[in-house]
Amino acid sequence: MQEDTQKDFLEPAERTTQQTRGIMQAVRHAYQNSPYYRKVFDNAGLKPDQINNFPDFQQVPFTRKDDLRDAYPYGMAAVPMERIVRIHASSGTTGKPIVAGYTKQDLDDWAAAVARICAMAGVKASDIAQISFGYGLFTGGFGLHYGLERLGATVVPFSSGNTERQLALMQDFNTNVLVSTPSFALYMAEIAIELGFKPREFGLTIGLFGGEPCSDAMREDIEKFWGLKATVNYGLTEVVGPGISGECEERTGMHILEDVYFPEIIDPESGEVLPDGVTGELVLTPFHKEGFPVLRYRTGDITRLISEPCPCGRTTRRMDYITGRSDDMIIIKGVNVFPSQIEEVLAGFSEVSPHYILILHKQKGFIKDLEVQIELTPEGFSDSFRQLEALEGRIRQRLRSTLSLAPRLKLMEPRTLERTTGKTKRIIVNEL
Ligand code: DLL
Repeated sequence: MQEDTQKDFLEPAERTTQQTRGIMQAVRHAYQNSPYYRKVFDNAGLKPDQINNFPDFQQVPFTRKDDLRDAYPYGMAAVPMERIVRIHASSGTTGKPIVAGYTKQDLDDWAAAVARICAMAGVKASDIAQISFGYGLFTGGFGLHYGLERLGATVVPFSSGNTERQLALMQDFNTNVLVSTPSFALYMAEIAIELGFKPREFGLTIGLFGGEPCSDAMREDIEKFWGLKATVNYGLTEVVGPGISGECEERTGMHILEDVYFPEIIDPESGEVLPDGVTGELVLTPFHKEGFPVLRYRTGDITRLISEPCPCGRTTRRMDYITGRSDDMIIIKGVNVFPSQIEEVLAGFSEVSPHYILILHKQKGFIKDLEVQIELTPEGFSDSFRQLEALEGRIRQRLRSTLSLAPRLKLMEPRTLERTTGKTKRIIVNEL
């Protein structure tokens, strides 16, 4: 573990050398062993020995989600299937799932990466961690499981669902680390309170949250309810699962394991590589992935790279919190907005809970109308129609002035929007 940790503290020149070696290794492996990438390189008239530095690497075509979909199920394999020992898949919202296959070495590397992310967040071997991510094709459960075991923590592999039992065991087992989506952490707190418990008395100290965005408002609520320190971490199935980046205890963005992945930020329209600090789409290349390698994978996630020093002393660049997905951008009557921008406006109202849903009413592919369902907090709710109308008017006005957006608003009573034990679905499309 110690040797691993040193990798987060490399000097910039050492980092560049290591990453250059990493991309060359990834390119060679993909070219030599993946029929898919052999074709990509041949079509682009590229040979691996033409790629010797970061600018050269920009000639490698991007890999997109659709490329992986088209390769369903095993078209991305770069080793014989007898060497693949595990399959995960992400369902996404439409189309065929995306499949990832892991060799024994890949699983070992993955566990090591997740262990580092957990250690960065402050988890120790003496901790007891309840994993409330689903175990199955989703990478969250198994990913965190093996990473935490590698770290030496005690793992309680609960999986998702069955909230009341989760709460009971959490108390019985003296669990102090909760591993889940932020929305499930919030939901569990709501249920605990409903059952008459005081969540702060459970003794949770650290939250390892990921798999979906965690707004500041959500984080505040989770910390307030549970009395824990909430950290977030990021990953995606196509690249490995969790174990790509995560917060240190300073919580100034998510440190990327830069000895394992090469991050780039691009303009999602033009594909141009953008400098650190500028917001765009995250592109990732894992260096050592044997089974199903990917080169320059367009994650669709919108963020920026932060290279300013972190007080923790790690020299790895951080990713800022994801503000949206390039495919989630809503274009309505000429206005472009990300759901996170709407969320930010809503977070400015103490009467509003972190639960909201966007309903896109579409006609012939265009958004005709946007409806925002906003759940109120018990304190924010009122029996007085006039009060609710006034609140609605203030929210509408704020949305209009900050985002030039005039959606239809629907204020909902407390606890009426659906809760989930996994990732929250914020956008619903309604074809008119
Ligand atoms: O969600 C892997 C994961 C599991 C990461 C557990 C962290 C913890 P997928 O199901 O393939 O994999 O979904 C990946 O989820 O492209 C992002 O859009 C979103 N996502 C994941 N982590 C975060 C995060 C896992 N911390 C997709 N903040 C990604 C915002 C996140 N979005």
